[in-house]
Amino acid sequence: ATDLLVQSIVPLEVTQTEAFQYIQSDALLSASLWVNIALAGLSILLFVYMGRNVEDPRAQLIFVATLMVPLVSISSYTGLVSGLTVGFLEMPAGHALAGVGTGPDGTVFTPWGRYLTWALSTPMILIALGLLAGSNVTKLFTAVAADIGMCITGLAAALTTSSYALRWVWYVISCAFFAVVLYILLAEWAEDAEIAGTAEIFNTLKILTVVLWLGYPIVWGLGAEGLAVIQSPAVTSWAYSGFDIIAKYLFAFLLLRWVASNEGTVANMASGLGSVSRSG
Ligand code: RET
Repeated sequence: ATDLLVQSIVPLEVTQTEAFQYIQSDALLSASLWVNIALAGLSILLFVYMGRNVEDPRAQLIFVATLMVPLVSISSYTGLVSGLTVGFLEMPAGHALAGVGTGPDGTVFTPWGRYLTWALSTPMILIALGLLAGSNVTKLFTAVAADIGMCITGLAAALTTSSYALRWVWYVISCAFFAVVLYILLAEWAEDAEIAGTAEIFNTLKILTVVLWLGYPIVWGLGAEGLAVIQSPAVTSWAYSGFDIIAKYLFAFLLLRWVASNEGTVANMASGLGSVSRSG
């Protein structure tokens, strides 16, 4: 009887070791994380090598911002794979997996570290894109602030367990922030890039970014934490990991390859930020 009482009043606690074992026992899930650790590591080495001769300060700034993307990523995935930044949440009534998730006691596997670290990696992507487009400070600030808002409210959506409706309220708020980011990318920076003379590469990266980033809210909505059309944590995780491979490493590679071979254009472009001064 005491056991039953304790079970009903003490929230479910899953230890880090249990979380680690849950991930390791699902080969598909664990592969979706390890693949990104390996690719992020290789990307870091490659990008440092590619940037070894870059001297213009603005080109260097684009390199540093872009290099942060795989650095944040390797940290993020290490947190996930170790069980440090994942949880098992009891879904509220109304959720398709309430009480019947694949985690202990019917909970749903929640890799919250993913959403948290997006708040660090995605601003780096936007800073690199904004610099490439010749953005002014106002647009850069707006894009980055809205982007952080999107990630943190997305985290709130994933972590809300009191009400099914409120999970979706957070989701809608996150989408509103996302709309601001999309507007700046598609309208403001696209126009700035024309003036800066970087429109060609900017447009390629803009399309890649917009198409892939749209995939994240779709996967969230359909995945185990949303409508649960996709119930498997491993399949959901692979969807994000696959998007990450293109949106981070391929994106960064295309951007840095262009910057390294067009340093003169970057050095002399018309930028709303003015010149990034050279000293010493
Ligand atoms: C969430 C759910 C709530 C609604 C929206 C989302 C958007 C997420 C995006 C993530 C992009 C992540 C990237 C990571 C690479 O490091 C939080 C899924 C709009 C756009 C590019």
